[in-house]
Amino acid sequence: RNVSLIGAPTDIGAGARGASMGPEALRVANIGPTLESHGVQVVDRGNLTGPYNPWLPPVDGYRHLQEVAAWNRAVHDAVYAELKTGRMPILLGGDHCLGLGSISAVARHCKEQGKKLRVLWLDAHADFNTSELTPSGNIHGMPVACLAGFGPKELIEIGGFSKEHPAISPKWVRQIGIRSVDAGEKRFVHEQELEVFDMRYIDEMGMRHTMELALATLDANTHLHVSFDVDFLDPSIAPGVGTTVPGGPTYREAQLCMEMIADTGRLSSLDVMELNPALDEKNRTATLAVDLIESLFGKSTLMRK
Ligand code: DIR
Ligand code: MN
Ligand code: MN
Ligand code: MN
Repeated sequence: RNVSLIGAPTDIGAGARGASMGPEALRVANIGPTLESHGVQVVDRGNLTGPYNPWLPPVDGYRHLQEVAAWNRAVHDAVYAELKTGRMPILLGGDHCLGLGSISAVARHCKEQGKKLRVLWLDAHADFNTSELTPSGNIHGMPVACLAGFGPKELIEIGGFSKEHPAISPKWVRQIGIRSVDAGEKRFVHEQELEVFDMRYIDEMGMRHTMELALATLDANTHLHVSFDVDFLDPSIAPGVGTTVPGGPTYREAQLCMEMIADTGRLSSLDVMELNPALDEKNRTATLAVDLIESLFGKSTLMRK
């Protein structure tokens, strides 16, 4: 497999500063050589550039909307270019508002290639807010809604989509590990019938059963995109993230989640988001993220058939 690493060093959509240092922390944790040790050909495309973070309050329910749009256009173009040449893009975030640029590129690619798209959203949060519903104005809490067409023109039109013809349908998404959903967002998730495997579901049914359902009905024509917000993980193992929420997956649960994704053989693009080295301890969260990504690319203890 041919992988391209794309750094997007910004915290433009976040509520805490520091995710802008995520790409470099993942490189310091050896993401490139680690993937190569699993037979993956890796090219590091370096970092994208975009507006600096002016750190202003929200306007009409959005913080930094124009800057967020500029960063997402850059991400869209870079991810789309890799898919176009048959390479697998790995986006190194950067905050999760950039999932919009990444997944709009993937959706455009799938549409052009006649492929089905499945998005696995690994996160503590549903990221399904709109400007009316958001308690913070931070756009990293809105990318899933924007991709489904609920958002401002500047964001939903990236990749050539529109309100009437959005990048994705909520039906294509499976969310795993969710444990923090805002009051209005909760109603909207329910209305739009987002398929959410929250922590209660994982507690009751186990990660194995959860992933069997989340990965059901993938076929040879499905492009599987994984959007991995590092706050998915329990803060006791992954403190280096701006919006930790207690009660996340353990190390073993997270490993199983990644291994079951790898087993499908369908992984075609990946985002690694919200890593915040300013809040970390000796880069342990980046190191853990790379360990999990290794499993996503087929690391296993024993030979498997
Ligand atoms: C919260 C926090 N739901 C918000 N969101 C996220 O501000 O919209 N934190 N995505 O990572
Ligand atoms: Mn493809
Ligand atoms: Mn997120
Ligand atoms: Mn999150």
